[in-house]
Amino acid sequence: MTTIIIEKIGRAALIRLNRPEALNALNRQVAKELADAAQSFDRDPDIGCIVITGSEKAFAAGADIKEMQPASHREMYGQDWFADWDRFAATRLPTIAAVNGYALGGGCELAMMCDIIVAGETARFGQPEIKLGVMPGMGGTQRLTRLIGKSKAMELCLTGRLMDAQEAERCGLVARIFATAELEAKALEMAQTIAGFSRTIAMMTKETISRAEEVSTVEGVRFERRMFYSMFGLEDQREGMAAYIEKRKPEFPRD
Ligand code: CO8
Repeated sequence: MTTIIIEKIGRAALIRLNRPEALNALNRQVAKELADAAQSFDRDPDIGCIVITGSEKAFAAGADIKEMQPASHREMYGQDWFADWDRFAATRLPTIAAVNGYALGGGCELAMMCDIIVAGETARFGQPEIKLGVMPGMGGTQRLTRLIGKSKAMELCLTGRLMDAQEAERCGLVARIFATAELEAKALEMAQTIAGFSRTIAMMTKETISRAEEVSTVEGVRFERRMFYSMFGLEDQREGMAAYIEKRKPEFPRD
């Protein structure tokens, strides 16, 4: 591992992007290492939530322009350049992007692949690809539009304007804003809360909410109901509800 640093803190995993010389620009190695790490945590019963972060200056300043600039259509298509990002986006554990500084282009798209975005006060988000003669290519045209609506997504992608953390929270991209210096601790605290619950139920909740982006409300509610009923086949439900009634802390299975 050379482009990311991994730590296990309690039941949370912290993955720090680590290319300071390039403001954490996302090259293909980062994509592979991130996807490998996330998949290995999916299989690790001791971990219940993943936090992805960068540095104070940059979460990630985009896909690596220097790596991408000479690429041909044949190479990109033939080698399916973004396949590792699909692997990362398919992570089953809940993921939190803790964004300080720049989250631009692919950096903003990586944050949007995560389930929750929390931001430091000085975070800046944007899709400036149009200035480089391209457009968002890691899911940004779709995810940004679903998250903040067509008009604002169009405005950001067509002008390349950056927005600050406050605007990003107002428009629904960001869940919470914290002081820059406290961001990592706050994100980890949130991760420990999530990881303290049933791992299986948290994964099922993530999978069900994620459906909302893919299917109609009617189909989504049907999926939710099937998932909800299936939870009654797990001891997690029996234990969680029994603990409530018995006024004690639940002991969820550590699968
Ligand atoms: N790629 C490669 N190198 C980068 C990137 C990047 N995205 N961003 C910054 N760097 C490098 C700089 O080249 C510089 O290196 P060097 O010292 O060797 O010149 C170093 O990081 C420090 O950067 P700056 O000196 O520019 O720092 P500043 O504080 O002056 O500026 C900015 C910070 C405003 C963030 C500026 O660096 C910038 O504009 N960066 C580019 C932002 C951008 O356009 N991002 C979008 C990239 S395209 C994209 O993401 C497409 C996604 C879909 C395809 C996904 C493919 C995997």
